[in-house]
Amino acid sequence: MAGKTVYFIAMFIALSSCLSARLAYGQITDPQEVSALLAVRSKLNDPSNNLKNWDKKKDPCASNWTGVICYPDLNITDGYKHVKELRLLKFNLSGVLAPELGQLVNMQRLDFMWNSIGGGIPKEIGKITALVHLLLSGNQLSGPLPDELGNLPNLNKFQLDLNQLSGSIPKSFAKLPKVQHFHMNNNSFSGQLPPELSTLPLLKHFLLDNNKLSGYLPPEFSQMPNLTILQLNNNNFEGNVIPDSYGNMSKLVKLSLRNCNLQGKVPDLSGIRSLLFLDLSRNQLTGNIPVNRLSDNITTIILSRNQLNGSIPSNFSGLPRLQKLRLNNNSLSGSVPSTIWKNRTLTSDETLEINFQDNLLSDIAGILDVPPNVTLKLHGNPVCQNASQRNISLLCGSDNGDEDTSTIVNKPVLTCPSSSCPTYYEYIPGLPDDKCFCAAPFGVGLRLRSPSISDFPPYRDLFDKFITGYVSLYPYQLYIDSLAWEEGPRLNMFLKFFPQFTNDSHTFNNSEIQRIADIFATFAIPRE
Ligand SMILES: *[C@@H]1O[C@H](CO)[C@@H](O)[C@H](O)[C@H]1NC(C)=O
Ligand SMILES: *[C@@H]1O[C@H](CO)[C@@H](O)[C@H](O)[C@H]1NC(C)=O
Ligand SMILES: *[C@@H]1O[C@H](CO)[C@@H](O)[C@H](O)[C@H]1NC(C)=O
Ligand SMILES: *[C@@H]1O[C@H](CO)[C@@H](O)[C@H](O)[C@H]1NC(C)=O
Ligand SMILES: *[C@@H]1O[C@H](CO)[C@@H](O)[C@H](O)[C@H]1NC(C)=O
Ligand SMILES: *[C@@H]1O[C@H](CO)[C@@H](O)[C@H](O)[C@H]1NC(C)=O
Ligand SMILES: *[C@@H]1O[C@H](CO)[C@@H](O)[C@H](O)[C@H]1NC(C)=O
Ligand SMILES: *[C@@H]1O[C@H](CO)[C@@H](O)[C@H](O)[C@H]1NC(C)=O
Ligand SMILES: *[C@@H]1O[C@H](CO)[C@@H](O)[C@H](O)[C@H]1NC(C)=O
Ligand SMILES: *[C@@H]1O[C@H](CO)[C@@H](O)[C@H](O)[C@H]1NC(C)=O
Ligand SMILES: *[C@@H]1O[C@H](CO)[C@@H](O)[C@H](O)[C@H]1NC(C)=O
Ligand SMILES: CC(=O)N[C@H]1CO[C@H](CO)[C@@H](O)[C@@H]1O
Repeated sequence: MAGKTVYFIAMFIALSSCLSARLAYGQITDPQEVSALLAVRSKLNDPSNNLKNWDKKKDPCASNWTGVICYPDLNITDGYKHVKELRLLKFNLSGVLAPELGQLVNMQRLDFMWNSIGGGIPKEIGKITALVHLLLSGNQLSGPLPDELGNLPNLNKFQLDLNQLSGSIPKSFAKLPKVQHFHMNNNSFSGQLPPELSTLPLLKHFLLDNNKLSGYLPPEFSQMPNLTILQLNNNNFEGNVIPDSYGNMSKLVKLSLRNCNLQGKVPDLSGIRSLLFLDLSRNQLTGNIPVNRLSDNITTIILSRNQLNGSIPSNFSGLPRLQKLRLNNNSLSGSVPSTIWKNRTLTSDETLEINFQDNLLSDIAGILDVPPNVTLKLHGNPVCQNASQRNISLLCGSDNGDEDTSTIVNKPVLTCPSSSCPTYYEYIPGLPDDKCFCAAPFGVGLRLRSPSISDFPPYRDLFDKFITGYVSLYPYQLYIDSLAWEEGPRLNMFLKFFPQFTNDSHTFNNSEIQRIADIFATFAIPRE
């Protein structure tokens, strides 16, 4: 009996010492971070089993847990490895975010985008002082934003769009000295926008469209020196005005205040030389349209469905990049200035849409010859009764109005014989016509939340050069496989990258794929 006990004890000691030796040998991740990761895991449901290698018995940094990216070296201060990034996007995860996330204090990027995570945002995330990217877009998060998130001194990208978050935007967010991207559209945020946010020194993109904000638009926002996109459409600013000071936003590229219940006048925005996209439609704006000339590079002017009166400014003519001018459903009178399309030279891939429907326009200045790639809509104006104006009826048909529905942009025609490559291989579309070379592409989905154009083809070459420049590939290695405009407007694309054309390789090697994937996953691509 005694002998048996000794035997058991001896075996237990032997086993446990063996176990602890193994743990000590394999354990290189900070133990507190290991237990934090396990706590995070315990609050998640993982039906697709993406996290199956998050094994308690193995060290996260040493054994390469999926989505856990550690600093490469042991920390000289404490001798451990620390978690640098959680990259868990599109893993079909549900459940909630554990407060223990706050213990991953060295983490720079927290990415749970495009899952089905519910519950609230734990206030403990405010303790991750190293955090640069907080990316929670496309989940089912709800509840208010914790004030503590304003304590993140390094936060650059703050993305919470497409959730069900509610409550007001905390004033404490004015203390985020490095934030550049504030993407919070498509939630249920309410209340007044804090004027204090105007002190954010680096803010570039402010996207809070599709929320329930109310109150007034803070005039102080014009003091944000680096603001390029202000997008607040589909909120209810309760009959307040667009501050005149917004004409002072010297770097603004896009201003979208559609359907915001705004009153008063259209401010003079002619001083904003960078402006490309202006949408103030579906408000109750009154008075005349400012006569001064908008930015030379402007592509889109949408002032439809307001109560604007007076005449159409002649300064809408001669804008060399104009793609869309919509002034429909106002009370504009006088004549239609034909110089708007006469003075616009269109190249073969450019189009111009002019919608003046449902106004009080009485005639057309100049002769009426509308080139094929210009669409002019005049239905619902007195000018349509003017029989003496030749061919006017062609422009007066009643039609679809001004709803933008999803549109798919046509692809360039490919000349290689169809489907002659093995499965997973395709002809490299960007090669010259006589070269039909099969290669395995690598695909990347890209969603532009706030493009500043209305029509893509004229910008295709610029985009190709821009993207391939950043990914360090040749332009022929990129093919835009699909491109669709969606409500917003937002632009959804699927890009295919092809390996470099050499006669002996038809595939990327793994490190190339990893390199390209990293560039997209870490937003190393600026999106202006
Ligand atoms: C995601 O999870 C749900 C169950 O929560 C399952 O029905 C579905 O098939 C999963 N989707 C993928 C792509 O794994
Ligand atoms: C980590 O795991 C992933 C997939 O599970 C693999 O592609 C990668 O090569 C591994 N990295 C290391 C350093 O073992
Ligand atoms: C290294 O460890 C020290 C002490 O734990 C910590 O303050 C520091 O942030 C760590 N550095 C990195 C890069 O993890
Ligand atoms: C955002 O909200 C608007 C208005 O509710 C909706 O039309 C749009 O589809 C939403 N966007 C996405 C990507 O769900
Ligand atoms: C625009 O800025 C100028 C110079 O900073 C200032 O004098 C002017 O008052 C501002 N206008 C408005 C309407 O805020
Ligand atoms: C207009 O666009 C051109 C070419 O893209 C650029 O060089 C120029 O600086 C832009 N002008 C302004 C005022 O932004
Ligand atoms: C067009 O704009 C310029 C500069 O913004 C302004 O000086 C000019 O008076 C405007 N022309 C008309 C006809 O209003
Ligand atoms: C335009 O509407 C305003 C009121 O919003 C009115 O005071 C003004 O007289 C109108 N102007 C014209 C030309 O109809
Ligand atoms: C239109 O172009 C003509 C000649 O190119 C020029 O004389 C005229 O001033 C332009 N008009 C406007 C409004 O830009
Ligand atoms: C635009 O104006 C026409 C004519 O007044 C009206 O029938 C139509 O309903 C208006 N459309 C919208 C969306 O307000
Ligand atoms: C009109 O646009 C089409 C493509 O949308 C293009 O093929 C055609 O050359 C253009 N025509 C003119 C006259 O610019
Ligand atoms: C990141 C960035 O664009 N910073 C700029 C913000 O605005 C100031 C003042 O105009 C510039 O000096 C910064 O370079």
